Amino acid sequence: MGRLQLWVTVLAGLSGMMAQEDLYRKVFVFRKDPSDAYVVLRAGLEQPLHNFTLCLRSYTELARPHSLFSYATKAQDNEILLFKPKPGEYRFYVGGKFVTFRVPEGRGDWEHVCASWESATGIAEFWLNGKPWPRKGLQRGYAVGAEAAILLGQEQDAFGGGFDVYNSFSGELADVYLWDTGLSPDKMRAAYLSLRLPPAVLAWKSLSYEVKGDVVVKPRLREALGP
Ligand SMILES: *[C@@H]1O[C@H](CO)[C@@H](O)[C@H](O)[C@H]1NC(C)=O
Ligand SMILES: [Ca+2]
Repeated sequence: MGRLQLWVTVLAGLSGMMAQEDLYRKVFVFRKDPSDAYVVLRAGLEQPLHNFTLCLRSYTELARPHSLFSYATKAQDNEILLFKPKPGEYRFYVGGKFVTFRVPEGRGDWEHVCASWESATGIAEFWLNGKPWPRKGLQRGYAVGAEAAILLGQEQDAFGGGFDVYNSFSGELADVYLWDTGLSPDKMRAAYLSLRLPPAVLAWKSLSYEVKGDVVVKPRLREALGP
């Protein structure tokens, strides 16, 4: 075994065979419906979260319930969950409790969502396509556990498992970010416009991920913004 090969093997062992990649202008295509496929993300959080912001972009024809982002700890499977129970509604969970945000039904286009939460006030923000919704509140004083299984494509009912294929995602996902802070309105808008963003614990431009099953990384067919 050459030195380079040994080094690669050691790195692969340390990272659990995770790829780290700049996915700029790329998407995950979840091809099946319903699906048992998912993508595992690695965030490298060390402290419990008292503030966070989650952003992502999705493109789907699904009318059934589906999960967009599932962050489970051993104590709480819905520690952070962004879930769409039906068209025109998002549910944002923190620590097993959720608030609902009603939105116009999609017109068959990409939807960009940011959801943030602040423990000190319990304030939850929800931004759709760069626009803030009326703020709501949940889980004031709570701390989000750092040791988490973070998945795209499936909704966890147990740490790293407990999937229901009828809650799976089918379609295209992109621009997934998680910050351990709240974001200013300017940065929320920057996330929607794919502009320069602050360093994140999960960043689409340096994503540590592992595909499980039928998910393909492909270039974007077109910009997610505009007609
Ligand atoms: C969370 O955000 C609030 C408001 O921005 C800030 O005052 C607080 O220090 C933050 N807490 C942590 C643990 O970062
Ligand atoms: Ca769950």
